[in-house]
Amino acid sequence: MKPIFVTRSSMPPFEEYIDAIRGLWESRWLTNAGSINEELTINLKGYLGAENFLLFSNGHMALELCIQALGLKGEAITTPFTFVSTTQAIVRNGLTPVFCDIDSTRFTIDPDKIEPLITENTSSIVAVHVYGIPCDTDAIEKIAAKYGLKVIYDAAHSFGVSYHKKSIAQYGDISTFSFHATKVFHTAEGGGAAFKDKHLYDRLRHLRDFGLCPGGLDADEIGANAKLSEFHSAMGLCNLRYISKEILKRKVISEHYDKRFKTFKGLQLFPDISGVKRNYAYYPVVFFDEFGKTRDEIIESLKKHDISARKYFYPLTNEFSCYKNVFCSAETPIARDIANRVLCLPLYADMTEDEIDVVCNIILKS
Ligand code: T4K
Repeated sequence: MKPIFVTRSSMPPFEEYIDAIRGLWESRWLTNAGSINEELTINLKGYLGAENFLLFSNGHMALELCIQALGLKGEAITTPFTFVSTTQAIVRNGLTPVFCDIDSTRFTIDPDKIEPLITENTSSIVAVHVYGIPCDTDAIEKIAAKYGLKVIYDAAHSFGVSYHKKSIAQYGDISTFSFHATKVFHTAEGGGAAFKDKHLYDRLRHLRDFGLCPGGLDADEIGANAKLSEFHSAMGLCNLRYISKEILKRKVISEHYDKRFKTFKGLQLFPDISGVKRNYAYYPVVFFDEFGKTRDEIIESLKKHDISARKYFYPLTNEFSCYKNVFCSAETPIARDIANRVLCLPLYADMTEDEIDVVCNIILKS
């Protein structure tokens, strides 16, 4: 049996990609907002129903530069149950992350716990639609309006998700996406930001290009290099043509897993939240004591068969050693408990039924 990885990048037909990049040998315009980049920007803006949209070199830089563009200061209320990028983007902007516990069903920031964390220094809420599960956007945005806070959603996992018939990209002030190779839609490396305020457009383009002024002789902002190349953009153009098929294939696999697991006690599967159109980005399972085996025992059994499931997201970001003695995960006990129990099972578009059954059999019988 071949190794089974937690995910596997989907690829467009080879010839289609070659066709998309062929013109680059003539134009020699390989990056710095070239024509393929512009075309992908328009296509993604349409697909996501975004008022404004820009591409970035990766999801992390999209988030980091969006926080910078909003000029946020002070404290950002956020979740520790996420990939380290979310917290790093906050801290690298000089903001203090204030960790809020998560809801035990959605695994996203618990709105009931936000208000007690608000101080006169709070400027924003940086929430994550983890695994593509929408946050309780109504509740979050009500609180934000009451206190005049900006809302940024790290929507890295949420490409193609809609909530209450509205694209996930239309919530909050800004939503940022990852187009990394491991994502439902990818550009190999890449990211994007959807945002409501059109004034951010020029500012983000500027920050994405070193903060350089026209002519390149001055920089009036401390920017970064976060542009997406034409090769990456071409991968996106091709992959976007297949996004519905990609999501459908993942749905079939997820439903096969559901069928195998749903009668077993002690397993918490993907939440059934009304109004959510899913993208099937991840297949997280939470293993409770009643199941009889711990998450870590299951990882070991899978490993023996060359299957790599991943502990997304353990440890919590407030436990990372770069924040040693700064934050305390005891303040977010639900997040800590879920992080100790959750496992993301292999999921990718061309996963076979046999492969799913091998994974399930090991988990259920080991
Ligand atoms: N916010 C959140 C909430 C995020 O989850 C992320 C990224 C970000 C922000 C930042 O977005 P980016 O700056 O990354 O665009 C992966 C990804 O690198 C990362 O994008 C992702 N989240 C995170 C959750 O997972 P690893 O370290 O687990 O990936 P890796 O290299 O171990 O790959 C996992 C499996 O995927 C491999 O075993 C095989 C498969 N794979 C991997 C690569 C790199 C492929 O099939 N093709 C590939 O090219 O981090």
